[in-house]
Amino acid sequence: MTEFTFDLLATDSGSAARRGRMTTRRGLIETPIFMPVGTQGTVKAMLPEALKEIGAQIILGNTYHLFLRPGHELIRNLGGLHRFMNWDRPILTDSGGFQVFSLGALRKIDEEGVRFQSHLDGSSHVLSPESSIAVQEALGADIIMAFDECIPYPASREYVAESTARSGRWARRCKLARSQGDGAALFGIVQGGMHPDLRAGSVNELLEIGFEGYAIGGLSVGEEAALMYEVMDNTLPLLPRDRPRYVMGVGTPENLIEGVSRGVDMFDCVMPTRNARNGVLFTSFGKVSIKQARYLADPLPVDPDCSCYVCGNYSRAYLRHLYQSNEILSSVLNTHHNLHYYLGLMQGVRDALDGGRFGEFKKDFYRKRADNPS
Ligand code: PRF
Ligand code: ZN
Repeated sequence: MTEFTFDLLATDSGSAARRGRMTTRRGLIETPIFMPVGTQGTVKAMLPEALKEIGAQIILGNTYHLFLRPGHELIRNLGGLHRFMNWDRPILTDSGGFQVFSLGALRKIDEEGVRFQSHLDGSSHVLSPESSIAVQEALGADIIMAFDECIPYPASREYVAESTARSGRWARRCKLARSQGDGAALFGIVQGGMHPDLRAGSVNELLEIGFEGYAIGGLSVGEEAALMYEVMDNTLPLLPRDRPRYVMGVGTPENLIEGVSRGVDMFDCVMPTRNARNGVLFTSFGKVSIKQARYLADPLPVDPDCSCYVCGNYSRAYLRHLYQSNEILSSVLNTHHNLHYYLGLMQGVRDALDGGRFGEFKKDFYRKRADNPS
């Protein structure tokens, strides 16, 4: 069994950006990386073959959803999540510590864990640090996350302090609950809201426990981008250089570039996939809302600079037509293009870091957007 490792391959001279490589029990992951979200055992509208073709190295799965339906024991009995969904590259599962809070108004947190009602049928369940780890192990994920509370924003300092301390105690229980020697990596999640001292306390607690990687949770919860960057600026330098850093649920293409500049190695977000299904496409010159009447007879591809299958074969007019007609293919093509854009952006970031020209890459990224206001 290969052990989980992380190697720093290069660092940028003009920023805190890092080029790295993780090894998991299911292969290499080149960082910085964007991870497409596959909440229910599928990256919506994407065949696994297509995900591979556009260079997806690792995808996300969700404890909360798969626990409720179809159930982690069923998935275990069918050979694990990889076999179940026909994906043989690495999978990271989130612990449920976000979904349970964002989906269920009906929930009760105490020291033991969270009691909540299913968003599917109202049935009552408990997720605890121990059961979250057990579910993630049953699914067979390669990177698993500690069970935490994603604190809403805004929240009182008192609540943030109390919740962050509890997430720290939960993180310790997650570490204790791990089955030894199964080869999966466990990441801790830093909380602390928007308070630098509480973030620092959370980091210290997690470092004392010791994890294979460190995530920053509790961001992109409604705060201004500038505040999110401030929290990253305060928190990232406290994390060990030789471990991967993951900012959860972030974000826009700009957020990715700014996160990389500050030393983030991993990102995930529903933005490219969810926006695709709503007819919003990401391009090198900004966002395109394909439903607009201006694209009615437009023969150009969505992004003339894009090398993806969709841009090579279809016009804006056709994509608009599919969207207006509510056709399934609209989601398929739009998702393909958007994920290709996000994964291509990160490939560009890695190439620039390899070539010692990340600063230039970042300037170009912003220049193209400014030149073409959409
Ligand atoms: N915790 C967990 N998952 C998450 C978050 C978090 O704080 C976020 C925050 N945006 C996204 N996903 N466990
Ligand atoms: Zn494209």
